[in-house]
Amino acid sequence: MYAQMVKSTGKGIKSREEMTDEERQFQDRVDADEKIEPKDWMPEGYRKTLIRQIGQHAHSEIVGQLPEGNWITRAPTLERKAILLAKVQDEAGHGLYLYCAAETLGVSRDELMEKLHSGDMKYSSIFNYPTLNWADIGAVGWLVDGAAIMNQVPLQRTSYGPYSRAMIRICKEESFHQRQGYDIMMKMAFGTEDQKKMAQDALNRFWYPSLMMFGPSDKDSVHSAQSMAWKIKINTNDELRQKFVDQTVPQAEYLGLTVPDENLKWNEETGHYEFTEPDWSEFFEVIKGNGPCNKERLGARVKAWEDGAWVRDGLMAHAEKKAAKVAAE
Ligand code: FAQ
Repeated sequence: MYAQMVKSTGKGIKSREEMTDEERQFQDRVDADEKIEPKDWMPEGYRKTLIRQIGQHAHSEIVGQLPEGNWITRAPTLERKAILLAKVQDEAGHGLYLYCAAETLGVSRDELMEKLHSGDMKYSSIFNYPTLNWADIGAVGWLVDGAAIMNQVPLQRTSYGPYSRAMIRICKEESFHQRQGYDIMMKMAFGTEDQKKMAQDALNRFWYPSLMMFGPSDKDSVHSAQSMAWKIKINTNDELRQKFVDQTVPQAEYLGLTVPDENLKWNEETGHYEFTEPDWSEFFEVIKGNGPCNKERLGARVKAWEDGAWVRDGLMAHAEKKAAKVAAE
């Protein structure tokens, strides 16, 4: 169905007639909601798109530990510290499941790391914004994890088996993350005047960057049409952004906070909020490497990789010794 639809949109996607027999059979499996598994035949473009998306997603989970990790030592109570520590560890786990899913497509972890460090692969724009105070940690959980879940729940039904299965577990954990963020926001918003001001300030700074997480508007999204035809993506960027706004505005109202958008308005007819689009020139600058924290974030990842070289070397030397011992027996 999609293949035909997309031809008319002129997005460069093959119609059924233009497909080879293998490509047609593959598309039929996708259209029938069958999962594609690592050893199945797949078009090269499908494999490459998945490596790009899953790899970027994995990098986002790992780089995404940095803005929150920064606050573990400064969490206001022991309980908040333990919760934040567990959350940041979960993000590391998500990165690892996702790197494993990407590896099933024939790319090594080292290659993915090299591409992240050289800037050839992206990670989510959101992690290039700083976390300046404790309310920001609430805003990250509420808005950033909230946006992540909105995007990831449909990805549980993505056509590639290992990615879909990784998403099921990740979504369970993300919903806990979102609730812990909202819990921090409640404490702040219902606290002293100063705490409420901090919560409002965090919302002001994280609102538009969170909307940007869903990617460029549909008219500028280069990959959506093909990715949706292959059911790598289930929704367009704008569909998910709208759902996120519709879900989040009442949550802000409950907190007594104001979404920083003068044009925000409930539209009775459409049943959706009207809202101001993010500043797309800022988004494109951030994903080009010119956001407020790009250099710091990438620098931290490269340093961790270099500092950990002795551990990788030691493990390899141990594995070689063990293999040599087995061979000699
Ligand atoms: N940031 O054609 P499209 C998390 C790039 S959740 C940076 O629309 P696509 C959890 C895009 O790669 C965050 N780059 O692309 C957590 C492409 O460039 P390329 C991660 C972006 O792939 C929470 C170009 O723009 N979640 O980490 C962004 O069809 C708290 C054109 O865009 C995922 O990765 C962006 N926001 O749609 C962790 C979910 N948006 O590659 C710690 C899976 C777009 O050609 C703490 N990914 N670009 O050079 C997806 O669903 C999709 O990849 C989209 C983008 C929706 C992100």
